[in-house]
Amino acid sequence: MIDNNLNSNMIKSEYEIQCISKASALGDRCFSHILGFIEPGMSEKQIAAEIERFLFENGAEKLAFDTIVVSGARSCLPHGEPTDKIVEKGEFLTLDFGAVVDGYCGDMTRTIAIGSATPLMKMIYDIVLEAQLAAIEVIKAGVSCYDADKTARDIIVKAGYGDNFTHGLGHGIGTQVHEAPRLNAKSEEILEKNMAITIEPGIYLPGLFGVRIEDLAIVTDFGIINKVNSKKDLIIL
Ligand SMILES: [Mn+2]
Repeated sequence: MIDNNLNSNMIKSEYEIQCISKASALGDRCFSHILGFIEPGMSEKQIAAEIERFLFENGAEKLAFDTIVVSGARSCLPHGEPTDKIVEKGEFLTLDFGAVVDGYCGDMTRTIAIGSATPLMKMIYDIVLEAQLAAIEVIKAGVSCYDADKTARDIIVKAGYGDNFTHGLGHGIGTQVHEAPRLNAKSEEILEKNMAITIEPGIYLPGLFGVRIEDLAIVTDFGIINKVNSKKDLIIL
């Protein structure tokens, strides 16, 4: 029963796509705002509070999910909650957030470096970005969710970090932040036109740092329309 219900909502109407687009656009605006706000010495909680303040001040009805702000070694927690930990120079900072606008969810993630990044940080970032771009390149109506996941996963596996990509490539999104279809190694679903999905590979090195890059996109017959337009080359603030 529940599954049928989910499946019938996988294909979004034009109206639903409009709402999702608005939520995503607000996410992009929030990301550029927060880039001007973040400074070393702030706590994860302070940054999360500013993200949420901006979202609510600019049209969010509520949050799509609990805002994730994790820095340094904590950035290897894919679902980490913001804490009083201070964000320091030389660390990665992962921001994963979304607003609900007109009943529909946004969801985006960017990982940025504070002050500087080591060669290892840059290398891992580039692998995640390459995996994310490869998945974006392959996704269109008719492609299986399994193959979409595998496209990104193969790049991360080949680079030697397969065990550190500990979640699926992405998920459907709509009125709920996590909907069908699931894009992962067990998925049996096929992508169809007007599905709304996230594309969010990550690599997590316990004790060191993590990187995740997440866009939200609409599937078309020819590819995707990416609803997240924030820069993806490594930002060093
Ligand atoms: Mn997501």
